[in-house]
Amino acid sequence: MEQFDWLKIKQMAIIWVKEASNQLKASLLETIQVETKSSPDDLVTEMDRKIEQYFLQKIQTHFPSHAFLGEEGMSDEGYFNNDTIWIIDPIDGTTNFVHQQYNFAISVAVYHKGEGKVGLIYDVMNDELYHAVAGEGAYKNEERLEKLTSVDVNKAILGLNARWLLNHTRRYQPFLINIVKNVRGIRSYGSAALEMAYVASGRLDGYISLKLSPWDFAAALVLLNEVGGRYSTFYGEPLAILKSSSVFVGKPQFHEAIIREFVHRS
Ligand code: 2AM
Ligand code: CA
Repeated sequence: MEQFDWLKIKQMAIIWVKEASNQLKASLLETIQVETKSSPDDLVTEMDRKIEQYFLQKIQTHFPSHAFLGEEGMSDEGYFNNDTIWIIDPIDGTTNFVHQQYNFAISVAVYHKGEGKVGLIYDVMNDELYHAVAGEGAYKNEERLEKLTSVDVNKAILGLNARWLLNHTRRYQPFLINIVKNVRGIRSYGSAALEMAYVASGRLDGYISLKLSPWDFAAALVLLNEVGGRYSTFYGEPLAILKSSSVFVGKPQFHEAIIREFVHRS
C-alpha cells in the first residue's frame, strides 16, 4: 500500500468509520456504562474507549509508522514528533450519545507535516458522512460541497453553546452577548465536530466554542479548507493543531466581520 495515497487512506478510514458506527448503534440496544471525567458534564462511556481502541488497532496494523492521538488517551508517546498523525474522537457529542442517542459523530483526521490531508466526520444516526482529502474537495455522502458564500451578520445562524455566556467566562462575555444579539439565530447541537461540518456544508454560517481539543476540530479543518471556510481562535489568532484553544469557524466574510466588529483583543 502506497503510504501517502490520501484518497486510498480516506477509503480505508471510511470502512473503519462505518464499522465503528455499527458497533455504536448496536451498543444503544444495551445498557452502557457511563462515567464523568473533568466535570459532571464531561462524560465518557465504555464505547468511547472501545471505539478508540478499535481505531488504534487498525492504524497500528495498517500504518505502523504513523502516530495516534485520541481523546481517551490511547496516544503514542512523542506523537508530536511524528510526521504523520491520526487524530481521532471516537464519539464527539458523548452527552447526546448517552441522553438522546442522536447527534453524535465519529471524527477522524490525518495530518502530515502539520497539514490536514484527510478529514471524516460521520453523523452516525443520520448516516451523513462528511469527508475530504486536501485539494480534492469536500463531500456530504456523494454530494460535493459548494464553496462558501458570504452572509451578513444579521442574516447569519451561529452555532454556540449557551454555557459560554455564563459568568465564569466573563472575559469573553460582553463580546459573546453582543454577537448573540446581532446574528439572526443561535443553534446548539452538542457535537462540535458536527457543528463545524454544518458550517462546511452551509447549514450553519459559523460556530464558536471557547474550549476545544485537537480531536474535536482536526477533521473539520480539512473540510473547511476545501470550501473556503475560515478558522481561528475566538480572538482571530491562528489555530495550533495540537493544542486546545477557543475555536471560531465560519464563512469568510462573516468570520472577518465578527472579529472586526465584535471581538476586541485587549
Ligand atoms: P465530546 O462529546 O467529544 O466531549 C459539547 O458542546 C461539545 O464540546 C462536544 O463536541 C464535546 O465533545 C465538546 N467538548 C470539548 N471539551 C469538552 C469538555 N471538557 N466537556 C464537555 N464537552 C466538551
Ligand atoms: Ca469524545
